[in-house]
Amino acid sequence: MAKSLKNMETAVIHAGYNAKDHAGSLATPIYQTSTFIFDNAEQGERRFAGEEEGYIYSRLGNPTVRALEERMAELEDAEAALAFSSGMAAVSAVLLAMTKAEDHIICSQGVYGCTFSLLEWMEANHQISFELCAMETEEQIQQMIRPDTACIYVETPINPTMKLIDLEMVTQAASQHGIPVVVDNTFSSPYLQRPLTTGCDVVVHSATKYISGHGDVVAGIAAGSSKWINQIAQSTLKDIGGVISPFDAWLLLRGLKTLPIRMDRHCENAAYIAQQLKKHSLVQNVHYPGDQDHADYRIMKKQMKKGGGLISFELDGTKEQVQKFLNELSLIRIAVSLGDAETLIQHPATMTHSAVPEEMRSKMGITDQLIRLSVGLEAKQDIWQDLERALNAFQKG
Ligand code: LCS
Repeated sequence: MAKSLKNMETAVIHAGYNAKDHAGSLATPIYQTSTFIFDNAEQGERRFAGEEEGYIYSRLGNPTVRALEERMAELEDAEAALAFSSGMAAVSAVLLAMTKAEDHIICSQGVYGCTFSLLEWMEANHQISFELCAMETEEQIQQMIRPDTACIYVETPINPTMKLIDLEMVTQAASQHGIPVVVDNTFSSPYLQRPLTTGCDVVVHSATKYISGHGDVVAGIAAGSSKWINQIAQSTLKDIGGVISPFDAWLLLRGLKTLPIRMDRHCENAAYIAQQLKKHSLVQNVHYPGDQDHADYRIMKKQMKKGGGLISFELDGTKEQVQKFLNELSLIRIAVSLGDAETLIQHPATMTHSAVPEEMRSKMGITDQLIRLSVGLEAKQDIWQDLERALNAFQKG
């Protein structure tokens, strides 16, 4: 691994890769191989016994994937990282490695819909219970901690309500009991937020989003202490096997090189669009963490570099009217996912969070009127023009 590169703008390009080890290739080569040839049987035995470093089989490790993992470890200020075939493969591998039957998980009151479904599935099938916590105060967390609490799982900013959770406060509560804190850092990327530096134990990502940035790969990352990462590598990654392909790892290495530049533009565009939305008479409850009026602006200033590229807002209308507004857009595409160059819009109640029971959705603040916008890299005036035109049609409709 290249030695520690302090500036993120440099680390996203160089960390984890040394061209001298790869025939001088500027770009990281794609090691498109399933397995690695041993010099002899004894070497194979030594590698399996962990007595000799070296590759064995691509589910257990691959040089292209390793370069990505080392780069992500550096960016998250982690001792180690692992790459997965999807964000959900990362989330499930971490949660299953940290828990056993009869354990208890405390989860932020608001998470991505499939993370919620996973928790429900673990409870129904594996007797690993979970409770949602608003996490507005340390006391709220302390009151929920039990002897069998195995981990605290936090999403911040929360998808799609854009509420924030104070990570320092969570780690303070957890550390008194030695409970690990897992943070889903998908919405911020390490450029805007580095949870491990505030004492959290493991970070997970849907790398499908800002890490890739180009809407062409589904992937996940987990990063943290060697203790946790080794445990995950040797159990749920190795034996459940949700590994990333070398080509997808290469796409992420390529996307990462522009992460800081992209994030700066996403943030600039989103801040502008949030202000425009706030000024529009038909728009209600604009949720953008970079906005001084956002309820958690103080937390944003404390733990994030900028407000990010995501906004959610409400329109005063029925579900059908909200759908009609989405259908009026032309530059902005109706699609789930986020963090791409293209501005994407979606309706959480019927899309990303449709699997969350209605009662729970309303507890989380996901109404039929709520719309999520992933602000892309296009000219901000063009993005606003499209929104304004569709809002005018909504008014007439
Ligand atoms: N964590 C968060 C915060 C997410 O937003 C997602 C996906 C995942 C984990 C899972 O990652 P995946 O397996 O899809 O790579 N979020 C999506 C969303 O909001 N729209 O489409 C997918």
